[in-house]
Amino acid sequence: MSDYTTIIAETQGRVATITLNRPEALNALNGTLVRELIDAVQGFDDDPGIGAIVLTGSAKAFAAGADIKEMAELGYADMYLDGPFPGWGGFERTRTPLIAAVGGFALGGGCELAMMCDIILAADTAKFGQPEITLGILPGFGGSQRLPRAIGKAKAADLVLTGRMMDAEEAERSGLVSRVVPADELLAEAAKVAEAIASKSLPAVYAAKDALQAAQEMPLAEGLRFERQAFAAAFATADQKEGMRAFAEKRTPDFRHR
Ligand code: CO8
Repeated sequence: MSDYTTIIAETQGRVATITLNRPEALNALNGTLVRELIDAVQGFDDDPGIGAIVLTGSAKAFAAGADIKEMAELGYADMYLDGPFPGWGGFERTRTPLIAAVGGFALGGGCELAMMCDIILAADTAKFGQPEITLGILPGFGGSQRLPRAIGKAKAADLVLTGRMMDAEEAERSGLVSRVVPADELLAEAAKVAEAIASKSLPAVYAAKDALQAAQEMPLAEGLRFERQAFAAAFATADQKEGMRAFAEKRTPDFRHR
């Protein structure tokens, strides 16, 4: 982990934190950063000792998008083969909940990266946008699909077609972020959310994340069937017994993640 050059990966108890760290380029996502990010995320995801992952950047930028200078001279085949980002789809297969703690710019691929996370917390300094149109391209990390699902077609079209930014308050009002906090409280708030998730039963958290994901992808009837199965399956875990017994006995559950 310590060999990373563009990210910092740390753990505290059951919470992992990954900090994007290319300050000279406002954390623009280049090939190295994306490779290191996926490696770190997958490593944490494979570790049952980790129950939540916080992804953050600097006070000035979560990430100002894919690295424009790295992409500028690439062609169709380069990009269709995922250009400088082979394997980036691995990020969205993560089962451990991801919390994006966004301060400053989250633009283009940076906004899309935040949207690949389960929860977005924003500092009051955050600015979100899909400015690709100003570069003669369009979103390519899922922005044209996830943004309308997150905030509706009207506002998504406003952002994607004009390239304008929206501030944290507008992002919260639109439903893109779950809460806005003062910039100097962002990391503490993200840690609190992550610890709350990481203290729960890991199988229940995975199943809840799967069900929320299903809601994004499936028609309602199919999603409800998925939930019914997942709900029943939760009763096969020891943690369900522990959680319900602890409630009846008025004590904190001791989840074993089994
Ligand atoms: N790529 C490369 N370098 C960047 C990027 C970027 N996205 N953003 C900022 N930088 C660099 C600047 O070039 C500058 O470097 P230098 O000092 O060497 O000139 C440094 O970071 C600081 O930036 P600024 O001086 O521009 O800082 P400002 O505070 O004046 O402006 C902005 C901040 C408004 C964020 C401005 O930097 C900006 O507009 N950045 C570009 C934002 C953008 O267009 N993002 C979208 C990129 S395209 C994309 O994300 C597509 C993703 C899909 C890929 C799919 C692959 C399969």
